[in-house]
Amino acid sequence: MKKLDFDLYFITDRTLSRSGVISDVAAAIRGGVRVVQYREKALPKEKMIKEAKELAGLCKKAKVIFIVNDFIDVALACDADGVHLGPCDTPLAKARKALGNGKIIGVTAGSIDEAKRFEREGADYIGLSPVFATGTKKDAGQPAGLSVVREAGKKLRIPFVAIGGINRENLDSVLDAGAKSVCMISAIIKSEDIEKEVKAIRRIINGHAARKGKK
Ligand code: 3NM
Repeated sequence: MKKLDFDLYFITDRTLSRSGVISDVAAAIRGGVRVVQYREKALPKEKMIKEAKELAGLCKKAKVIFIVNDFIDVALACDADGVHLGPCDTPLAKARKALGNGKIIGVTAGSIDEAKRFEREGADYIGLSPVFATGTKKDAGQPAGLSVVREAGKKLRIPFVAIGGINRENLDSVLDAGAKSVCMISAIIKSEDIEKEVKAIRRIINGHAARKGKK
């Protein structure tokens, strides 16, 4: 199993961005995210690869994991650390064949049964989604709720990242339910100051870890 240090996971979203994807990622890295996922659906492939290369460089310099959503060819072109696959994306076995065992492959799952299946099929981590209702991903499905986060902590052997509707206000409840990794898109991108927001989120995560360590 790959060792994944990824307590705070950020996904890009051009449609929500005010200052551009590169600027968002640079600020999120300064704030202290551990993973950046480049999620791009609309750009022509050439532009996507150019941007992905730039982001991969920023992440490498900061020792932040860089993941490309769906596009295996883009991930290979920019030597990303891995890919993240959704339910309608490239099948896991095909992605593994193209990327080899050295790369990280994450898969979105909405239930524990689905997550266990991807675990058996060789995923490195699960994106458990959506935990709460979200307007960011229109086809995200019904919220799984905190009970599924609790169950994932008990039943999954591979790491999982909780995604969907998470923000500063409900973050402690997600961490209390057993999530060791959380992802936020709108809570970070829509904030007035991305770096400051990520730092505030990181303080909550660090505070939670410190309290847990004392118990
Ligand atoms: N699932 P926000 S991305 C619900 O990749 C969801 O599996 C995703 O956005 C996946 O933090 C996503 O703004 C959107 O609710 C999360």
